Amino acid sequence: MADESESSFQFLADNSVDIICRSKMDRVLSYVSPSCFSTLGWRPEEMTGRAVEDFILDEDHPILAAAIAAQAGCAMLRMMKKDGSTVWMDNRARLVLDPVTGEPKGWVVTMRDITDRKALEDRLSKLALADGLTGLPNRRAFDEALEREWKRTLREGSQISLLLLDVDHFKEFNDQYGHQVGDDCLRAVAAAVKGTLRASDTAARYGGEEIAVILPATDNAGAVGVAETMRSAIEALRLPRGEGQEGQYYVTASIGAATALAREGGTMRMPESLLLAADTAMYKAKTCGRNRVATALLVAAKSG
Ligand code: GH3
Ligand code: MG
Ligand code: MG
Repeated sequence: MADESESSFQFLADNSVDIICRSKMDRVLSYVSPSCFSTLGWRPEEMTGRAVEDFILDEDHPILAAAIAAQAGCAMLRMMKKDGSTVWMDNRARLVLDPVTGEPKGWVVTMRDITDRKALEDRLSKLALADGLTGLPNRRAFDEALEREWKRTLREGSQISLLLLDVDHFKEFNDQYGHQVGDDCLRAVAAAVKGTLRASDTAARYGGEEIAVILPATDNAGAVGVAETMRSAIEALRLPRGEGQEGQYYVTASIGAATALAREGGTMRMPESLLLAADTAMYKAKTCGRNRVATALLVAAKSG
């Protein structure tokens, strides 16, 4: 009977698309099925006699250790191909018990290539955080980024600036040219904004025709500088907005630039206070004539 099940195992393993391995408790591979060659580029005889860890990316060793400690049957980790590249694998393990003593005596593991599934998951999670029209991070991604940068600012006792940009008279633009051209205009504005950013800055589509920009470790003068560059980049697009008394009008934007300084004794604790200050400043830019930058300063409560 034992021989029969052994030969069935061997038949299934030898013909499986998944890689099937066996080891004793030391995780040194005693059997690896032939499909390891098509998936990893290693021949079975190159893998047997070596510990399974030898084929797992160093960074992912803790995942394996945690799965073993938790006696979890599965772990997703990266394995090394013979050509040096890595491949995401879904590894499912089962303890084999000694039929007489009931003591664990080894492992049977199946390994499946999930690179395509991982790539799809990564793409989906990126899409979930991106705005479909402009390609900028969306409101959700913005909220997460602001929360993170705000906490860091309070912890480090540094400062952070936030820009809130709103396209001027955009309702008129839509009325005049239609929603489709309005969308094109928003894409062009977003691209112009993106073009003025530094690596550490995050611009996101905050709402309809509003873009918010997080400027970590930036003082108010720096923020005004960035905002002014953005404002003039949008004006320089020379997107016609319609004729008026003074001839052709072009698309412009008003920007509120708010800065929070984290200091002992400061009162502002929430990132929303920075948003509110930027919004108030933006409104000030609107009432002062639009196509301009206005600022606000606040003092946040340093943490710790
Ligand atoms: P203000 O200078 O005071 O900002 O005037 P405004 O007309 O821009 O302000 P308001 O908030 O009244 O109008 C915003 C307009 O933006 C209204 C809405 O139709 C338009 N809008 C919002 N989202 C989109 C979008 O995704 N595409 C297009 N084409 N238009 C949008
Ligand atoms: Mg608006
Ligand atoms: Mg507007």
